[in-house]
Amino acid sequence: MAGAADAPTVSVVIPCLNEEQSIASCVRSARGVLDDHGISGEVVVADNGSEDDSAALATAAGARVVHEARRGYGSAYLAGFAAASGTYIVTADADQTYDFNEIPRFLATLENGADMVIGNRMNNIVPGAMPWLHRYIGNPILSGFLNLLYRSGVHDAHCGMRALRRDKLSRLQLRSTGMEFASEMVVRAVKENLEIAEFDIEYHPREGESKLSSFRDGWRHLKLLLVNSPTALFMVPALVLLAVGFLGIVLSISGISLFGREWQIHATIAAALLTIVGAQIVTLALSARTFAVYVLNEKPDRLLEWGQEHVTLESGLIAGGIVFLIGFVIDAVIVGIWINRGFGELSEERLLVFGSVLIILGLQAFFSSFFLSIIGLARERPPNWPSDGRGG
Ligand SMILES: Nc1nc2c(ncn2[C@@H]2O[C@H](COP(=O)(O)OP(=O)(O)OP(=O)(O)O)[C@@H](O)[C@H]2O)c(=O)[nH]1
Ligand SMILES: [Mg+2]
Repeated sequence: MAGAADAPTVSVVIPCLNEEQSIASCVRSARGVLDDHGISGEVVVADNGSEDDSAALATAAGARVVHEARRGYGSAYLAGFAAASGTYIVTADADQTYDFNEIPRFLATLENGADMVIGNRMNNIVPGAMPWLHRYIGNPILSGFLNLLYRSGVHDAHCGMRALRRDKLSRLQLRSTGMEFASEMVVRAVKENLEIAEFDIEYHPREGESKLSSFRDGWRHLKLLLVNSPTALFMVPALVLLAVGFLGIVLSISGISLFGREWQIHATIAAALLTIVGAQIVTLALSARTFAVYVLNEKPDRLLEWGQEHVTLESGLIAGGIVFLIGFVIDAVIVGIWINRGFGELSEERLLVFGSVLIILGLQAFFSSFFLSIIGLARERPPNWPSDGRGG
């Protein structure tokens, strides 16, 4: 069992769904490499729904088969990792695309200080092993996007042959059930500042039918990358909207001309819309970051750390209240002018929109401050606090 004195050095974990053509030879070659190099180890096959003889063949070839009720590649890995007892975990597919002779190199890299090692197939793809859609579009774009958002330095973020120190698993907090599990491992490792290494490996044509669905699984990877990065998902579009909206309001209210024309009420309304939506998305970004830190136990980024130290509920309420009041006074003055004119002609549309935008922003800041405080209620208790069994 995990942590026992006779625990093996390495657990080779292989997810398997209907791979009866290749699972036995994969298990045998993993076992053979461990035995040839005198490495104490176990081979764990994670199966969650094979309808063929995969499980029986894996057992006969010397693997320990773990079954998981929930479907999916990620679910299979979660069950396989939970059952693994080695100091190190090495993963690879059950389809003979990876060379198990690489296991010692993965282990040596961990022993030299890496926390996680990921193979890079991109320079050594045997003809026929990877369709061009994955080789030239899917993998480079998704790995590139992952690096743009998370700067992992990993060139092949979907490579199935990897290794990691099992004692780092608790920090990774992996939860994905599908193929996006591969991206989640990298994203979480970056967020936890783990040492990630990579080296080139070969990728061979698979035996049996692929379980990968290019577009459905590609979208699952993309979704995972986005929802783990509130800055990219919310902040970037929000700041663009706010900047354009704010500029539009200033131009149309001040009467300054840009591009050779003055900007009138239509521009004010459009700018108001952009500003309000932008501010709303900023609120979502702050809520998402706060949720990630207080509920999902992620590390706060620098902006949030600064906020934790300098921004209180009270300061949010005061700032929101002041903005609301300014807007309210502007709109009240306009109503006053109207009353003064005996409820007659009035043409203060642009100022009215401006005042109303301030009222909306102020109220939003006021109530969002309360909302952020509510998420903050989830802050951690002492580790020895009695549990009510509900996971809180
Ligand atoms: N247990 C389990 N294993 C799965 C599931 N989906 C895929 N696998 C296994 O996970 C590994 C990766 O799936 P593949 O179909 O090889 O996907 P891929 O490697 O991205 O694509 P190919 O290049 O076509 O091999 C294989 O060993 C599959 O048998 C699943 O839902 N449950
Ligand atoms: Mg495969």
